[in-house]
Amino acid sequence: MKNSLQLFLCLVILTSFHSILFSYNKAKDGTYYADFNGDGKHDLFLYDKTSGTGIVWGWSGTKWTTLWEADRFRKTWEVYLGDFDGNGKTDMFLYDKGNRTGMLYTINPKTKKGKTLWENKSFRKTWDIYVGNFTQKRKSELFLYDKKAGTGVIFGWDKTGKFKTLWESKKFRKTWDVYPGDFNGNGKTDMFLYDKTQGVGLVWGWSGAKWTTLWESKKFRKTWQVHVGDFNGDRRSDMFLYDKGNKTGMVYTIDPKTKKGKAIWENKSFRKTWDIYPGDITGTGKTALFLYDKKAGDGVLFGWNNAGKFKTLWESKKFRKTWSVFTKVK
Ligand SMILES: [Ca+2]
Ligand SMILES: [Ca+2]
Ligand SMILES: [Ca+2]
Ligand SMILES: [Ca+2]
Repeated sequence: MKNSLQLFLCLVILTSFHSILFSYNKAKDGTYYADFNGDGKHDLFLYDKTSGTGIVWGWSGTKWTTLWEADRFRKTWEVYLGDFDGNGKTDMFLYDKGNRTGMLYTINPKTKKGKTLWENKSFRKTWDIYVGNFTQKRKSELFLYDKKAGTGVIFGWDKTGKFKTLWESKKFRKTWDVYPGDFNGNGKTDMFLYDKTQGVGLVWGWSGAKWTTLWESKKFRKTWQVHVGDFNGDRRSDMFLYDKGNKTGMVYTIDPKTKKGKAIWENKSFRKTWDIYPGDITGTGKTALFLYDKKAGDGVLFGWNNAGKFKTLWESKKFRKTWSVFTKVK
């Protein structure tokens, strides 16, 4: 109980920044934040797996109000958020690996009811799932990746309104890490693919019929931890690259026209012990970082100041050591 209260409070703290500052359920670089009632304010999805309770809270202006609640929410769901029916309100993709169920679920905050838009009970157990607008701009799709099998699938709506496989490759490399983002700013989600074993990074964008390589580097460091966000505010996704081992933090931006990448900020004495959570926490349109040193109990908000420097904006050395932090709902 204590833990869930802490978790909950933390969600409130972080999300209340967003609720004031975000006016879209989709950030400018294509990342999703929760807005279940489509009022332009960021809501909170709280999911208690121990009791099977799912709750959506919306900010009324002075307090959180319950927009929706379910006591019989399955305890085994993985939750992925997106706008799957394209109505401007956030929905969920619920994935129960154990019994191979995938379900698109939409909730209606007016009637307080939920509705299944699509369900499949023979979903593969081995998918890693990513949400984006890969082939079109309106309705969210899934990128499914079976790393062991080397299979990649775009799963979305076809022209007849069926939610199904739109693209599949059985020769997808087995060693990719996948990071969705809109790296060329065309409103469609691209994928940053990172092969740590080879030190290869590349960006794939959907051309209309197939994936095309927008950018590639064969000299990408093998030790980066990647965080996607729009750090310079030009509506194209960039990356924050963090190399714990050698204490380097770097903001890296890719120019899809010239096919070049460059560091726009770098620090070689970055702490080794940070957990990193990106988000437009300051509401400037530029992604900031929430840095959390769990062992030390340090919390830091790191972002651009008014003078254009990327630096510490806020710090607490008495940040609780037991928080779980979410800036996006997975
Ligand atoms: Ca809302
Ligand atoms: Ca929707
Ligand atoms: Ca794109
Ligand atoms: Ca950018």
